[in-house]
Amino acid sequence: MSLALQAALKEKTAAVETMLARLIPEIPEAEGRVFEAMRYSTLAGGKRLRPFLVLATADMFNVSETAALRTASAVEMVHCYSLVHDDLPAMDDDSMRRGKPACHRQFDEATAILAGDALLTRAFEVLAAPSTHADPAVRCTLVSELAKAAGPHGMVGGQMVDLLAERKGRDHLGLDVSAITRMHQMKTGRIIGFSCMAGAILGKAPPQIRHALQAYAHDLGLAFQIVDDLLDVEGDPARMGKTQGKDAAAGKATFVTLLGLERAKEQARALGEQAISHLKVFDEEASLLRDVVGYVLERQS
Ligand code: GRG
Repeated sequence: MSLALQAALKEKTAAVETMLARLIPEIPEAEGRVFEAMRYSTLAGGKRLRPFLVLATADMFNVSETAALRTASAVEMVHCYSLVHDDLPAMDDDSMRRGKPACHRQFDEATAILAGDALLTRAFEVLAAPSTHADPAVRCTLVSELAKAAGPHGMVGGQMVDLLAERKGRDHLGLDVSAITRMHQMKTGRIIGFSCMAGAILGKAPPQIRHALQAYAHDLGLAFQIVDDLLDVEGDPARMGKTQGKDAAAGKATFVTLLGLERAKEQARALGEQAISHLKVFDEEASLLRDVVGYVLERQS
């Protein structure tokens, strides 16, 4: 990882964690337990890739620090909600997340469901507040784009396809490469896409700039997912902080089962190069985004 990226990741992660802690306070009232579970699931650990992408692109368009941090926190809240719900027994049934007991293990299932619901709704409350941006049209675009990325055409839809594929996988009727690409584009790609676009929305960047970022995010998101599948097979369990080998055990089709290890690695590298090529409309201001590609390809967790 480049030194510039290392320093920026450290600084931006700390800033977003401070903002998240402010946006999700500890409260003494009876409902304080749901705030506690929200804080538990958002404040410790995680690579903070999505908020980093929001902050790095916001820097390219001279967006105010408060606007960028609030938007980055909203995206991380949606991401953390998805992890909390994904770990539930009715979904992926995982007991560990980010090296700690999953939310429903630390608290209980009902609290984890509520904490996920509350993270999702709080994210939109944060985006809709005037302190996120003075222009209501910008706030409305943020809300609408994040809703589309997280909802049934995006992450939730992708999760549905994934769950159905898992059932079919048991009967050896899993997805092929194009269906799995579409599923991941919905399940993880759309939120990564929003993260790369949010800074441009906040900074009112012109459409061709947004398109370049969208194309970059598309390839980055897919490379991220292929690496995720590779880590599920080859990763170091001590560094992963979650259960490994579940996809294989469930008989699920992954990029690795469909392409094999070597072709999956090649594909991730090619997507990384393609992602960088979409940034040619930018100069130095996109250097962190270029560095992120290497980080995503080389990540160990
Ligand atoms: C429950 C609606 C709903 C959706 C769940 C995103 C998701 C959909 C499930 C997560 C399960 C999973 C392992 C997906 C594969 C890629 C992915 C999103 C990994 C987790 O993201 P990272 O690696 O996690 O960025 P950290 O902890 O670093 O933030």
